[in-house]
Amino acid sequence: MIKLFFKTLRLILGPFMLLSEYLTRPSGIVRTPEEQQAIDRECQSLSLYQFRTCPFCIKVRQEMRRLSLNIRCLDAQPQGIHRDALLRGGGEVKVPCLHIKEENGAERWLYESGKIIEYLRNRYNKGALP
Ligand SMILES: N[C@@H](CCC(=O)N[C@@H](CS)C(=O)NCC(=O)O)C(=O)O
Repeated sequence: MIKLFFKTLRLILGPFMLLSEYLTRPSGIVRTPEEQQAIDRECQSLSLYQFRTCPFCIKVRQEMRRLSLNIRCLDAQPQGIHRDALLRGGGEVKVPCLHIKEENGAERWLYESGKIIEYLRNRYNKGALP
């Protein structure tokens, strides 16, 4: 029932949500080219499973922009290969989900927009917020 509610909401409000996302894009924090290159390399071990018009995913994408993180976004809509990967790896089809490949090869599937944002801020904010 809740799933259906959000699906309908996404269908009806989708275009407006995307427009609002575009109009309210935060300006990203600025790093030195060297720092940004290092962060870009780190971000290669992260993937965000998402729906384009999911409000929780939009919240995470805006935070990624604010933190200037180039994280790969994978669409987990039905009939997509990424949906299967999310289900197999994370255990449920719920977005957003951040897939984290640790340096030791371990994998984490982090669900919940609030937790994802907290993780990204802890790892990449480096005192940029007051
Ligand atoms: N509390 C979660 C809510 C996430 C959520 O409800 N996501 C919906 C999309 S908006 C979902 O994945 N639904 C599963 C589906 O539609 O198959 C969060 O903040 O991330």
